[in-house]
Order: sequence, then structure tokens, then C-alpha cells
Amino acid sequence: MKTTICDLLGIEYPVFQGGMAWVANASLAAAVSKAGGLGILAAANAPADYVRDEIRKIREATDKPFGVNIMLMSPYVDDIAKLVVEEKVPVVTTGAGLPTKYMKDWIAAGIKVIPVVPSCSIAKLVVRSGAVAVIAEGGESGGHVGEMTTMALVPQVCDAVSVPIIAAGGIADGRGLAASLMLGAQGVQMGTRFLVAKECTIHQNYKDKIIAAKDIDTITTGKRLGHPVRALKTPFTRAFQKNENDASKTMEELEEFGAGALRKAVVEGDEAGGCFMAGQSCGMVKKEQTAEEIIKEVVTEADVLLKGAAKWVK
Ligand code: TUI
Repeated sequence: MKTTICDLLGIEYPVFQGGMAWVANASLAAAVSKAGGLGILAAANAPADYVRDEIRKIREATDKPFGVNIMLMSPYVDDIAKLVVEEKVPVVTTGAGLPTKYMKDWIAAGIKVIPVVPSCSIAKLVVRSGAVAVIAEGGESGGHVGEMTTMALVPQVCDAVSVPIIAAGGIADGRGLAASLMLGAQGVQMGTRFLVAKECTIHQNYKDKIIAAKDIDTITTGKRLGHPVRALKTPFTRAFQKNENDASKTMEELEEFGAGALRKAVVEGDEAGGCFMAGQSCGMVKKEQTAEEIIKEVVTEADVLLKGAAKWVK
């Protein structure tokens, strides 16, 4: 299965791995890129020295293209913006904000910039600034989510801009890939499915919780802070929701309550205090597999569906 995004980036399959904070390290990103997808290292809230070391680890593991995801709310965002230029990373994806002020320097360094967009207006803005593609992410995804659903967002973004679109949010198997191509996308980004990749180094409790989760087992909290986050329903998210609904709690108190909870989930597997970010596709994620097995299975399933699609028309 080849689409224009494969030719544009020099990858074999139109499958990106989401740049998940605390999760998407060199181990996961290198495995996905080796398997023919686009592995993406999450810079998240990490300082530049950590990100530089991880970029170098990916380069030691593979010659294949990879990306770095820059979380635009990071306190280190300016340092990371410079680092990706110094390191000449092939692809930068961005999330949780507008990347426009950095894009000129990235593009001048030969970096292909692919921002996550939650709406058509932001898609148009980043394409005017030189984005070679955009990731249209619906609110079914895990982590920081926009308002639109993937089903409604993807075709509208496809109509709004003339660069390749990567669909994200709620996609975890070949049905999601085939459907995304039908909506006009040229590829998909998956996060939740890659949480349980063998090369994903998160705590085993996190993987077990994803595999056990059903369709309705996620919730969004943090709307009052201006950045709603989707995660598994746990004692932490229930307590956060209670605090959020308590008008006497200030924004600062809420921020403080949430601080460090993702790290507790990823590193410690802390079932009570951890924030286990996950998308609504968690109910489709059934077992641990290597990144290569995941990509091959998703692409093969989509291939069968697309080849058989003629049965729906006379
Ligand atoms: O960025 C994500 N997902 C994330 S970032 C993250 S780290 C975090 N942790 C706690 C609280 C907040 C963040 C965890 N998950 N996905 C991509 C994404 N980008 N979703 C939505 C957006 C987005 C939103 C607004 C992109 C651009 C945008 O521009 C408008 C503006 O006002 O900035």
C-alpha cells in the first residue's frame, strides 16, 4: 500500500506513530521506522539534552526516516525548535498549539513540517506557512484533544487544503486505515495501538489497562484549564473531575493536582495516582505485538477491505 505521503517522506507504509508524551521514546520510534512506518519521538516537556540523546539513539538504530513531535506548550519549546534544526531531523510534527513562528527556520533547514490540526482554519494557516502535510486529529484520540470528531474533521480538512492529510483519533486497525483513505486522507496516525507495542517501554500496568479497556472506558478532563485531556477512567480522573466541578478549586490547584500524573502512569504504573492517557480506540487493542506486527496487520487488513470494496457498488 503506497500513497503520496509514502513518496513524500520515503516511508513504506502510510502509518505514523503518535508522538505520545513520556511514551514515544527512541525505542518505540526506531521500531516503527524500521518496520516501514514513521516513528515519532515525543519531545513533550523534556529538556533538549534528553531529546538530543534520543534522536541519536534512533539514528544508531536505523537509517529510515523518523519524526520529532514538538509539544508547543513545553517550557523548553524554543530550545527544542533549535535542536531539530541542529540535528537536521527529517520530519517535525507539532501538537497543542500553533507552530507558525518556528516554521520558517525548520523549512530552511530542509525539515518537513507536519502539524496536528484540530480545525480547517488552523490547517489553512499552517499550509500557508509551508506545512507539507497535516495531521487531522479528532477528539477520539488520547491526550490533549480538540472538539471535532475524526469522521467530520478529516473530509473537511481534505477540502480545505491541497496537501496530504493524515487522519488521527480513533484509528487502531485496518478498518480505520481503509476508512481514512475513503475520507480523503493519505495515511493514518495511531497512538493507542502502539502503546502496547513490544518495543514500547511503558510500565506493564499501563499496557494491561489498555488491553482490558472497553469502548467507554476513557473520559476527558481538564476542559476548565483550556486543555481537555482524554485518559482511561481511573481513581485519578474521577478525583480530577470532582475537583474540576468544585468551583472553590482554583486553576492553579487543578494544574497542581494534574502535574506529574502521566509520569506516574508511564514510569510507575501507579493505578491510583496515574493519568493513563488513551484514545477511544482502546477497546480495539487486544494484545501486545511488535511494531512490525502491528503495522503489517493494519496494512494487510486495509488492503483486503479496499480490494473487496467493489462489492458495495453495482
Ligand atoms: O498534542 C496533542 N496531544 C497531547 S499533547 C499532550 S501533553 C499535555 N499534557 C497535559 C496537558 C496538556 C498537554 C498530551 N497529548 N495532540 C495534538 C493536538 N493539537 N490536539 C489538539 C491540538 C491543537 C490545538 C490547538 C493544535 C493546534 C491548536 O491551535 C490553536 C491554539 O489555540 O493554539
